[in-house]
Amino acid sequence: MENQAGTENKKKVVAVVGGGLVGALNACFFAKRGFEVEVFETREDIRTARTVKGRSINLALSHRGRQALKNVGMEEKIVSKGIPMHARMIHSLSGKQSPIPYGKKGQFILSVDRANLNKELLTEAETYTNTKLNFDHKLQDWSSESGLMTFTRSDGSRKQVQADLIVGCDGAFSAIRKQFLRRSRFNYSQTYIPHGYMELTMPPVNGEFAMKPNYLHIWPRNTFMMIALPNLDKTFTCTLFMPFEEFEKITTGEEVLEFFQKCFPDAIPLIGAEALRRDYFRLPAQAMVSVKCSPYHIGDKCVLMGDAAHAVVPFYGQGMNAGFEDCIVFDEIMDQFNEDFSAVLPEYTRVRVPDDHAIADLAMYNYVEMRAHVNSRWFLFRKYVDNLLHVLMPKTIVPLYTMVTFTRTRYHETVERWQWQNKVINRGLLFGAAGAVAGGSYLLIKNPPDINQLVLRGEQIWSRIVALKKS
Ligand code: FAD
Ligand code: EGU
Repeated sequence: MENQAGTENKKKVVAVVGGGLVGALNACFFAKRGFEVEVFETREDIRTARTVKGRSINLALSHRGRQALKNVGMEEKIVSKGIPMHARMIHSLSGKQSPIPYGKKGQFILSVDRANLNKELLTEAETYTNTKLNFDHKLQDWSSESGLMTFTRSDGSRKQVQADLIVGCDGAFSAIRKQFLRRSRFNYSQTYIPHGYMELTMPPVNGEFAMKPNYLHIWPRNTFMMIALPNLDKTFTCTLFMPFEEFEKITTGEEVLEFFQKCFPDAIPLIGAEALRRDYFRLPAQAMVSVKCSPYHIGDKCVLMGDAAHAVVPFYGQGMNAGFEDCIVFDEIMDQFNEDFSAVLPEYTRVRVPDDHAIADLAMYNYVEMRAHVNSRWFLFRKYVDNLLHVLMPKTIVPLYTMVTFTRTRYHETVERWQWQNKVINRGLLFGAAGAVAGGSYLLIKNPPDINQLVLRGEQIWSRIVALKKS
């Protein structure tokens, strides 16, 4: 049975539209199964092109992404070129640096170079003889009835291609998704947040990293925030997040320095005052969009994955990780349903939509939280409490970021578990308060004011606790 279906599928053509991170990885997954894989990518081959204009220079790779790479035999290759980050380093306004570990010893995330990751994945996809990479192919339009796609090339020519399955991995502004939008009962929402981001490079000092390398450096300043991840060339890529409004207020080099003096004074000598003055105006601040939609498929013809299905704001470091996990989930369902697209695609939508929507919500929630009241002291305090509760009750309380970053717990389950834990914590606080009241009562009884009043209070508190227990 399995063999028969397998042989039948060998001839099927899978078109992966988009040769970014998720598209290139997905090509490996489909090639491994023996499909005839064609990747179509707008850009020139980034492995040979001179100018590589990427989105962000480096990214945090964590467990979900690593598991996906492992499935195509790429984990070691990528991890060996990543820089482990065992902890965050919180920079306070005064310049004090405080580390907060991500987990136990040996638990870390990795700073990886986006361009290198993309190149390695394209090269890996190409090692399969049943894979063809087509660069300078921009998807213009496609038909959801026939699966016929039209591509345009930089010389103005057009090309039409037919495929059995179209996998839309063409990013947050997906051209594949446009056909979905025309259909009835397709849910879609997109939100641009008021913040933009700008990347600045912090050069090495005397041939060494300017700050401790094995950390994710964070400058939390409520509505302003900066993050820095290390690179192999001993630079850091700093990403400044702030409202577009604020970006626009700064119009001269002097104002840039004034702003940094006010918010990130310790970073000025490290980035360099001259570089700062100049680089701030190199590129305009970039926008961040959150996209949610459903379903992810059309019939047995087309499926969306990665940012094309769910662009998330970067405030959980999970966009790529979630997109990579999409590939695992699809692959697992392919096994379950014997590569029958008409069964696999709806199942993929059913299983994956709640999880992708959950991480989109979590990332947006964290954005709102951070910009509202997260300065360095609050960040340190919260992470400290999270970690402390985990140490006290390792089975009961697991910090949300731990479940998200270091496990493959389904994203929607991490949210449910987190809400449940918060209830337990609040209850604990209530018991703590009740204990304090009881202790206080004892002291008062020894020195009685009005005993009836106290009994009444005690009863009220007890009934609150009973009510909570029932809820
Ligand atoms: P993309 O990387 O956007 O690739 C899409 C590809 O499709 C591109 O190569 C594009 O050229 C091509 N394409 C587009 N249109 C067409 C067309 N019409 N025809 C053919 N090809 C087309 N994620 C993390 O996990 N960790 C992080 O630390 C992290 N940090 C981030 C920081 C910032 C500032 C930002 C903005 C994002 C961050 N992300 C992070 C998210 C991550 O960048 C994305 O989730 C990831 O790049 C998605 O990959 P993708 O392949 O789906 O889309
Ligand atoms: C943003 C931009 C710290 C790379 C969320 C943590 C990010 C990254 C955090 C970017 C933060 C924020 C987590 C990781 C990671 C933290 C996380 C955010 C990588 C809750 C290249 N975030 N990011 N949370 O816990 O789980 O350290 O651009 F500042 S990695 Cl916003 Cl774990």
